[in-house]
Amino acid sequence: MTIDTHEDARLRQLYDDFAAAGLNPLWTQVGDLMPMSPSPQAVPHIWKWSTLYPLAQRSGELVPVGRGGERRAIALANPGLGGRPYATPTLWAAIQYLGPREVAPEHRHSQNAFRFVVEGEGVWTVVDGDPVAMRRGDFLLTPGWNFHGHHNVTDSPMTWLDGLDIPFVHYTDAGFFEFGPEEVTNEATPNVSRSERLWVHPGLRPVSQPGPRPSSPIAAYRWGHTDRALDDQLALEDEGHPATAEPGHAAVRYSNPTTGGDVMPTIRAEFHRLREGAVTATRREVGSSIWHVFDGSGTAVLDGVEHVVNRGDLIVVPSWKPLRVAADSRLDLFRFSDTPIYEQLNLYRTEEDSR
Ligand code: GTQ
Ligand code: FE2
Repeated sequence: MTIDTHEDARLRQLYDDFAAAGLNPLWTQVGDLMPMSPSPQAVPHIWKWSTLYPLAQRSGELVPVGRGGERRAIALANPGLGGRPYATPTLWAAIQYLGPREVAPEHRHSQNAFRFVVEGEGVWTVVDGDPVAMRRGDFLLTPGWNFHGHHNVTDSPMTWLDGLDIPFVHYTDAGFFEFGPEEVTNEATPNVSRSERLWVHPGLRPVSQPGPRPSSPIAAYRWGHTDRALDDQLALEDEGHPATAEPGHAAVRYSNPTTGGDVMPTIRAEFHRLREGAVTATRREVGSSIWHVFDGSGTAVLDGVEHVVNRGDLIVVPSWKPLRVAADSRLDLFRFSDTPIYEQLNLYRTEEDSR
């Protein structure tokens, strides 16, 4: 007994000395450090457009953009991530609201970014001096270190979804930032950017631009192309040809024409169209994703909980949480994820349950 007490005292002293020496033994925390399967701190969550949009409008009235204010982006803050402006541990998702005649000044950063246009048209974004028009349904890229700024040259506000790898770049201490020139690069708003004139001709690659690039050189993926690709998949299915991802579910992935892979090194982006009544398999995967209801309504069964989703809503799916989607009407969904990070590091896994 006296020996035990003596041992206990020595053990306590050992832990005190560990702490004083900046050490922490594995055996006191192995469950949390090495779980049997991912147990994310981020929680499954849905943001309703009916809540988001009025708040964005109010910030449009009250909060100016411009130097200091920079861009009026309102980030989804996952309730499991301690109030940080992170939708997931790797991904930033925000709605950005640009009022009539407003300009968000030019800058660049090492974080990769995209915009997916939700409402309106008439803003153009400048990507390294190339003005790119923005319209509902367009998917636009500003890969890391490209200068970019936004200009609303109309009398109506515009809203889009921003996706960036801000949390990932923050954790990995890889962030750099620079302000751009104060003056506006170009006042003209061409319908088609120089990037699209060079790169967006089906199956045709400019011979002047050889070699793979880490990010897609396409500044804008236009809604018309996405919409037709999805319609064609469903029409082919009707004609008895294999074309869809699963029955009644057409899907396309935005790709980098210089590699055939994802648009940016850290972000995958896709567009999904479900016929009325179609239901997806229940799927889970390593890494996190965010779904945006572009149009229509349906039901999302997220980690076993059923949610009705409508136009504009955002669904955040943490790592390894199962999701199943059912379409109550034709359902159009934009989706982005951090999958390329996991694939490149050989950490990716997925699991599917068709019923
Ligand atoms: O529009 O440049 O949502 O730099 C976050 C950071 C948007 C942007 C965001 C940004 C931007
Ligand atoms: Fe930016």
